[in-house]
Order: sequence, then C-alpha cells, then structure tokens
Amino acid sequence: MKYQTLTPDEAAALIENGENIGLSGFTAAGVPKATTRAIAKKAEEEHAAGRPFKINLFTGASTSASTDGALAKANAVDQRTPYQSSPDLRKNINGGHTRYNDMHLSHTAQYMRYGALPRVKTAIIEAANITDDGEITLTTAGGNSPTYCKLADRIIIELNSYHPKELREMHDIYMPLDPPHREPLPLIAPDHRIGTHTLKVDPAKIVGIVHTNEPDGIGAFKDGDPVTDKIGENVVVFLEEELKKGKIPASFLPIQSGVGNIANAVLAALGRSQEIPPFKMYTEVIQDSVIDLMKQGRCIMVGGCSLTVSDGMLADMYKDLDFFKSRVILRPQELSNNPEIVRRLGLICINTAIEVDLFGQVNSTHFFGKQMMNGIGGSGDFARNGYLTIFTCPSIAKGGAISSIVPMVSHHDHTEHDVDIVVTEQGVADLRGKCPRDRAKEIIENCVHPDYRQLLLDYMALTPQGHTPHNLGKAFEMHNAFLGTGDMRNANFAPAE
Ligand code: 0RQ
Repeated sequence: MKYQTLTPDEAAALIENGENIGLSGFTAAGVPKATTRAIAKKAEEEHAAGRPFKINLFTGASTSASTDGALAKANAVDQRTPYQSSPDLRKNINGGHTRYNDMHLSHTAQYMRYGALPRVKTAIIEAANITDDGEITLTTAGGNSPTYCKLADRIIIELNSYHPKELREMHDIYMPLDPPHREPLPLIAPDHRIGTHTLKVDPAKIVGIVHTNEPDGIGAFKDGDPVTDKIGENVVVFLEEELKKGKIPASFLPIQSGVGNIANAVLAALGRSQEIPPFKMYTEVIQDSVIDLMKQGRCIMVGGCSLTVSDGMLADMYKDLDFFKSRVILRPQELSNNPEIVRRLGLICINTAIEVDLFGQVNSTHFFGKQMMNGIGGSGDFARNGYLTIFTCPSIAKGGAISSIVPMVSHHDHTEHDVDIVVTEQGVADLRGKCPRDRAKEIIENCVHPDYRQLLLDYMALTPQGHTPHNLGKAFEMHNAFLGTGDMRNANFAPAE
C-alpha cells in the first residue's frame, strides 16, 4: 500500500487548535476511534502545559465513548454539529463549554457545501478497505463521509480490520448536485440503488493510515418494560386498523423508526402482528430489532444510514454476510434522510417525543426549555414529510412527577402541522384534520395519564375563546410546579373560589 502508516499519536499530532474536523460514521457505527482518543489525549497534554486546545467537530450523528466521550472529558470540543447523545458532552453543552448546533441530519452536508457551515480541514474516516487510487470502503455507516472527504484538505484513514471488505456491497454512495444544478433524486423504491459501492477520493489528500482492529462497541438494548411494550402494542393496533380501513395500502408502506427503547419495542410489536404483511424499511438507524425482524422474515429489506447493532449481533451478521448484503443498504444521510425521498416513498415515520402539548406540538430535545438532551437528529427530516407521522412517549416521567403531555411545550421541535398521531401507553390520539380544541380533547381522552386528566381539562377551561385556547400566564404552570415543588401535580388551574 502506498500510503504512510501513522500511529494514533502521530495522526493526532497533525491536528491544530481550532481545527474543523469531519468524522465518518453515524451513531457509534463507523466512527473513528483510535485517532479521536489520541486527540483527546493531546488536548489533555496541551491543557496541562497551559496551552489552549479545542477542535470543532462535525459528525454524522452521535458518536461513541472513544470520540464524544473522550473529547468531552478532555474539554476538547469548542463547536459541535449536528447531533450527540454523550452524557459527558451533554454536560459541557449545558454548562456552556461547548457550542452545539443542533440541526436536521439531512442538512449538514449540503449546508457545508453551500458554505453555511465552516468547511472541514481534516476528514477522519473509518474504512474497511482503501485502494491505492483512493477508493474507500466505508464500515458500518454512510454518514456525511462523501461531503467531508470532498471538502477536506486532507484525509486520515482509520483502517479497521475488524470489518470485512465485503461490506462494500452494502453501501450505496451518492451525492446530490448543488443548486442551481439540482436534479430529482432517482431513488423510487427503498431497495433501489443509485450510487456506487465505494467512496472515491483524491488519493493525494490521504496523509496517512492508522491501523485498528476494534468493534463499534455498541451494547444490546434493555428488554422492553410494560410501558414501552404497551406503546408498541398501541402503535401496531392503530396501524392494523388503518390497514383494515384501507388508509394504508394492503401491501403496507415502508417504515422509518427512531432510536431507543420505545423504538425497539414498537418494532418488536410490528414483528408479532398477524395483520401487517412483511414490510420494507427506509430509515436512518438500523437497530438490533430490525435484524431480528429480518431473520424472522417480517422485514424484507432495510435501507438506512448506519448499522447501529450490538457487537454480538454484528458478529452474527458477518457470519452470514451473503444473506444480509442483499437485504441491507447503507446510504449517506443526505440520501437516507432526504425529505424528497421520504415524501415520495410514503413512509410511516415513528419517532420519540420528550414532551407533547395539548395542541400537538412536540419537543424532542430539551428538558424544561433549557437543558439539551440529545438533539433533533433525523426526526424532523422524516416527520414533516411522512405519509403518516407518529410520535410516541410514555405519558409520565420520573415516577409520575412529570406529565409528558403539557399545556405548552417548553421547546418546539415539531410543529402541530407535522404531527399526525400521538401514542402513549394510555392510547392513541389521531390529530389529523382536527382543530386545536378537538386535538386537545383527543389527546386528553386518549394519551394523558389519569393523574393529569382533570388538571389539563382545568387548563382548557381557563380560556373559552381563541382558535388555540392558550392562557399565556398559566401555560407553564405545570413546569413551574415541578421546578418549585418537584411535582407537576401541584399545578393549579382551578378558578379561585
Ligand atoms: O431520564 O432515565 O434519567 O429518568 O428523559 O430516557 O431512556 O434515554 O429514553 O431512549 O426513549 O430516548 C426523546 C431522548 C428518548 C430520544 C429521546 C427523561 C426520562 C429519562 C429519557 P431518566 P431514555 P429514550 C433518531 C431520531 C430525539 C431525536 C430523534 C431522542 C430520559 O428518542 O433523543 O428522535 N430523540 N431522532 O425520565 C423531563 C420530561 C421527560 C423527561 C422523559 N418531559 N421532562 N425529563 N424524561 N420525559 C435518532 C437519530 O437521529 C440519530
């Protein structure tokens, strides 16, 4: 191989204070590991020597403990875009040490090409293979690698021998043109391939190869609990009814599903349904539950941005690669999350809310208006453009001291115009075609926990007039009751005696 071999420390030595870095990967899948750990170590050494050292980090989505975790612990991240889920980084963001730009995941690559985001100087890309003429086989994610490699001055490759070179056949790499030359994206079915198996870069940009042999380090999800299982069941009963009414075609529609325990429970319930036929998925994150559904023949194929499966599951897949490489397609997120394609394919989009208000606005990112949890991720790419947009959440949090249904959300991610269905363990609210007052009635009757029903009816009674009957003086009374007393049930909307 013609490229220079670098140790992780030698690669990290190339990185300067204030540099814009673009990483491969999406979630912990396909993210570089050794180089980023070495950059964190370098940051600690620089800080110990009294010198400033922080980088600006652009990724696909969240990363891993070796990246966001290690860099955050070393206080080595100044700007961070577009999504994270690291407890350490979250602390730095909410503490004001890291400037976080939370954005739709389909936007990052094009915004950087348009010049709206700073251009990355260095791309660090995890690869399963690299040829002398610059053909990269990505590992377990498409991410933003094509754009970061195109714009970067230099590329560091982490060649990870843990992953088989045959992964190339899963990838479908395609980069849309930029305005004013844009053309329709020629992808008209979830199993269409429109691009190439490998990512071609200018080999002159490759400054070195860091050799690794390391799994993505993804743990298995917790088993479902009664609440997540009931949410999953409610989603599936609703979809079965829609199918019976002919509102969903008999052949069913492709599914997009978010991440986390609720998403896993929804997928498991879809697997158990006797009414829903085997289906395709067009999504971003491919979790363990999707692979289980493929093994059972319930999911025919899946196109997504990342194979975010546990290490054990990935090892099993690699033993049966012939089965999976014809059924799994990995795409860059500009394609997997592209609103044009989401709308064309008619996706059923299922994502998770932190908070929903009586009129159907959804908060997926913040606690009490100011504390960032993870970020909007791809939920908005899908929600606005889905055939059917479903948001799920438990009706209560923190043992009942918090109601997930509130008069007004404390942060807006998805507006009332983008939310069709809300599902909690209590039931399903169908908001389609309804005015705000009727939406509130539907949500209180079907989704609110019994402890909070009267309270929210009392809120509705405060304002007899107005299209959206808010009372601005009282809209955050439940939030304030929690902040002041530790329990939203202490809010009081009843008229004075
Ligand atoms: O905290 O465990 O300390 O009690 O919020 O916890 O278990 O991480 O929940 O895995 O289902 O994730 C919305 C965060 C849910 C995720 C979110 C507390 C609650 C608990 C939640 P504790 P878990 P989940 C795909 C698409 C946005 C982006 C998205 C997410 C913790 O799904 O980040 O969908 N989604 N992207 O107790 C205060 C409330 C609360 C609350 C819950 N109202 N107020 N705390 N909690 N409700 C991803 C990508 O795009 C890559």
